[in-house]
Amino acid sequence: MAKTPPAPLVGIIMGSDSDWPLLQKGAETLRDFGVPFEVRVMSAHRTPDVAAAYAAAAEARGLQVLISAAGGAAHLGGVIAAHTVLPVIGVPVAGGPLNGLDSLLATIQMPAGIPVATVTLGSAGPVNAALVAVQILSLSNPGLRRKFHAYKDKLRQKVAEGDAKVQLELAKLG
Ligand code: RP5
Repeated sequence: MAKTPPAPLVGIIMGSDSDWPLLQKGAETLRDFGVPFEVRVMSAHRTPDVAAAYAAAAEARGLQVLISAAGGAAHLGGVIAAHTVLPVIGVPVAGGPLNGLDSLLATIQMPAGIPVATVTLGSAGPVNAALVAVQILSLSNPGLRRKFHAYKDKLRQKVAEGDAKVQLELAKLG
């Protein structure tokens, strides 16, 4: 009999399937940490009822962190945050004539009381959003915390290797 997949702890929500190529790296990051997640497309403007209902039901469904990505007049993070007490991490998506400045400001500039913890524009955004989600979950999950330590060790190792490589190249310059 097929094993039932674990219930998702993180919900990745995006305003359009056109956001998916960018968000994929975030999904991969959660997968690498072994965090169960789901991915849904819903829009603050085109399907506001779906977005509100999803956010309102998220806590009872066992989700613990929501990642919300949208471009342009990006209200999705704010709408989601308005309907849940779960932490919402906003990913601004670039595109269009303002190159993402519109979505960055729309996502980050929330009024007091309804935070959307916003990450950077560009490909680092979804990865960092996933890492923040892992950090939040690891507060009550020692196994996940250990994985995060290992992840940081790997980053340190990569920089040390990069330094060694540059020193070698410098030495060759004489
Ligand atoms: C936003 O509008 C979406 O999040 C997307 O980034 C942008 C463009 O959407 P499409 O016109 O490609 O569906 O709501």
